[in-house]
Amino acid sequence: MRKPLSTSLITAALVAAGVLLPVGPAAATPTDTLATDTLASATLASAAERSGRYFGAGVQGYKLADPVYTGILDREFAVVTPENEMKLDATEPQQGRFTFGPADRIVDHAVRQGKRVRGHTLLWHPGQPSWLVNLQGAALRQAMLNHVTQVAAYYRGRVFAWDVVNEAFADGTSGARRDSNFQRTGDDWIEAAFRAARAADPGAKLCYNDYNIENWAHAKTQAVHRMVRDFRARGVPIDCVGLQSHFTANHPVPADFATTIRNFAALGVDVQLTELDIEGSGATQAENYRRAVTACLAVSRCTGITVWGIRDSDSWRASGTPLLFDSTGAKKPAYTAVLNALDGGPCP
Ligand code: G2I
Repeated sequence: MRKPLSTSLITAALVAAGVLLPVGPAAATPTDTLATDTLASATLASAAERSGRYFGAGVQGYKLADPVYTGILDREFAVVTPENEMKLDATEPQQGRFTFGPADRIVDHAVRQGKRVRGHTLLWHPGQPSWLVNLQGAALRQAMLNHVTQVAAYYRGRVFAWDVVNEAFADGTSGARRDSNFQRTGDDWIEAAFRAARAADPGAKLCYNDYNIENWAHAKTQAVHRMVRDFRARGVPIDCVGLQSHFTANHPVPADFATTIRNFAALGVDVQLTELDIEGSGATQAENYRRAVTACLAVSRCTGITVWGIRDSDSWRASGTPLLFDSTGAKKPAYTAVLNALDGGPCP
């Protein structure tokens, strides 16, 4: 539920927005100007929280030593997703030898700051250590499930949601699974991974995460939707779908984005925007961010939004300046657009 606001604050805001005409002399007093100012949330996290959602950021552990980076992180975001430190090559570089130090540094920082952690990701076809690439068949399946079990169990209680499987579907119009060594162990590898994750951490929300599944008309979106519907029908433990939401001029925020979110949610799962970034600048970028955030706010089961980095210079595609803070750490127009959209969003 959105936190209640006093009647005078609401009235002042409606007047400021031009919805209500000022009535009587009180409407123009300095007190009301002050009240209008305090209506806006101070941070992305607090704005999202008012509608019962979270606002998070992808974080790279080595940047926590940068005070500008960490200052923005601590101030603005309620949820942290390690960008790379929980991936397979980072956590199990040699078979059966797990290294959690780099991920733990992020988790510990988040916990100290009262933030929650999204786990990313248990299984993804790139970034596999060589020992895993060299396995196949039953040995690969067993090693894959052991990885899921060990990592999910280690972070049990500290990670509220896991991207159990990332990017398992092919691009284009086929609607097929992506070829990978995991896929070659059998079509049931994804559901086996979800079952192993549930057994290892029954309290975590288990998500399937992918890119280019934001446009409802696309074959890849339909294919992922069919899989999630099938999983729900057969009792495979899946709780959420992550729409990565990497947008560019050539891959814009689709007009039917809210429809996609709504259609996934209708399967009985939460939806999260997990890696939001939008290339561009100025008013155009701000408007695109507003549209993406508004699509999430339109669906009660769209429970949170994560942007994939903090400053433009932190992005995996820095040249596209796709984030909410510029390289100096200053708020961009897109920041204000997101804050305003979150403040104006309907209650779930
Ligand atoms: O590629 C964008 C994202 C697509 N969805 C899945 C995400 O996991 C993925 O994130 C990116 C990270 O933002 C990058 O930071 O995944 C890349 C590949 O794992 C990450 O790049 C890696 C580079 O490949 C490494 O060379 C580098 O050492 O980042 C590492 C740390 O900066």
